[in-house]
Amino acid sequence: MRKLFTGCIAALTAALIVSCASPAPEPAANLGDIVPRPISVNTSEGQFIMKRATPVVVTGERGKLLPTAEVFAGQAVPVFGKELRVKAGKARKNAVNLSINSVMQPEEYVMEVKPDRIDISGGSATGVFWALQSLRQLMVPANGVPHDSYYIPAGRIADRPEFRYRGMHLDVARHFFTPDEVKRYIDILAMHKINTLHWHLTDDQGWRVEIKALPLLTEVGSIRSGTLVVEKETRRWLGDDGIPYGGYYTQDEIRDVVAHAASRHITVIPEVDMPGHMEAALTAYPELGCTGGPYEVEKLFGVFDDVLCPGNDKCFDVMQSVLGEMLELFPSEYIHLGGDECPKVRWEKCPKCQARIKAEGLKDEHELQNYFMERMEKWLAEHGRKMIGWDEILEGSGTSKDAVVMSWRGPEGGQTAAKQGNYAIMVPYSYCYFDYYQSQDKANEPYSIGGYVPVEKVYSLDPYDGIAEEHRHYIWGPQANMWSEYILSEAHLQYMLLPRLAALAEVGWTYGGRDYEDFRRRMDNMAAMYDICGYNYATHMFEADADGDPGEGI
Ligand code: TNX
Repeated sequence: MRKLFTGCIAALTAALIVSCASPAPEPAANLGDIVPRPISVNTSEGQFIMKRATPVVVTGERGKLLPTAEVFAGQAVPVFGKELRVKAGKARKNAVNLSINSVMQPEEYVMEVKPDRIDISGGSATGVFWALQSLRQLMVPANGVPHDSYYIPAGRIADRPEFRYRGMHLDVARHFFTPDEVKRYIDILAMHKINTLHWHLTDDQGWRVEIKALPLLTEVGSIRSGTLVVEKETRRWLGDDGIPYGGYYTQDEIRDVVAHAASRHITVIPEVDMPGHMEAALTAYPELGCTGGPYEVEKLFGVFDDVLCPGNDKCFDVMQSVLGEMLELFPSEYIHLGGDECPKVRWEKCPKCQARIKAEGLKDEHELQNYFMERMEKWLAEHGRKMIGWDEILEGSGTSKDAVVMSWRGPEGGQTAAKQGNYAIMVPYSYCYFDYYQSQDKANEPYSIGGYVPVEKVYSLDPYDGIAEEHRHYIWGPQANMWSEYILSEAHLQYMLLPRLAALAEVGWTYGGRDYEDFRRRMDNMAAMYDICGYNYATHMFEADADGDPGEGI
């Protein structure tokens, strides 16, 4: 909250400063003091003075670069107190010149800072956008107020990511975040060069996406009659609060969020978690469950026995109508179909499921789950898309070669996937669960669950851990998960995200040469940016004892 307050003050002060005297330019930062760490940095003599009046010039490919330049111009508001100007035309002096050089990889960029100009070229508009995110970190208003100008040290950064996939997840089922909150979350991801938002849209506790052909999914399935209350000190479950809780996104809102992400070069991968974690949908359409219900949108958290009935063809029809509408909203090549934590107790007793096992020659209920996932995956393939699933999809008879495995229960799922030729995303919970607490000082932490995942632990993740050299190309990259059972506000969400996201970003952008102390030092610029943007972040990593020892929680 303190940071949000500081942010408001900063914004107010910004307005004053634009009209009154302006502070002198900040002393030059080091060109390489950026997170994630750039691949190569060469410094040279002098500096460029980036002024409020410095234009951003799009030198070609206007269709692609203009929108990118406009987003950057808007991102400059907190540090300058107003938007930068965007122009199209020839590269010039006293400007930030943007161009595309398709010889480079799409996410790659080169930024040359000379005393009279900055030239940025990227393999695509995405590379240019990442360069601009680096530039933002060099415009550091150390005292928390916007300035007229910033010294950018001269030199050359040549940079590109090690991993093609750098993901951040958001669970909006357990707690709902408004479209504006999700857009601000996306803005934070962009600043860290994260290129994918994994949007967990459905779960036992709520269905959050409008499906026009199935109106009850949101009319009934988006509202629960209460939410679990936990006693903070003892962590005892006290029951539910009896207060109805709900929320969902209309299709227009979804389109708006997806477009916002796209303009920041972030792909949104939606998840419809099936066949487990489906109680909200079962409550809306009880005929989709083995027992026929009645069901209730869950008020508690955990894993629940009532799941979709794969013995019933209607389940497939309904899920396919859901996905049919979702494919219109989400252009991503991959769709996440969940597949995690699906108890088999209902299937064991369900005549339809048992008949399906027999008819399809399946060995057991695990193979029935494989049957379910494969049938859905096949439908996706017929519609030109591919499936991502949690690592449970490797169980039973396994999964198809085209499925991407999201390895959450440890690195083992990703290791198995890579060995057998499946792509994998590494999300091992003991490094990547941002719903876990980040300070040992639990009494002063906002409520959270699970284990202890401080920023240093996130930083120590090796996505290639246990992966043979020849299989490394099967590892797409890392992701962190933000499950929202106990995250109740945007301020709390930002606190859980930051600064751990910065560590994840570096794990995904670089490989090798990790140096936590150096990362910590480079984070000073990032923290100044969190301050000026008004983000609420955990400060443990910045609290050093007088003798230089890391402070509490490290
Ligand atoms: C496990 S990770 C889950 C989620 C919970 C999370 C809490 C995964 C596939 N399933 O349903 O929210 O733990 O940390």
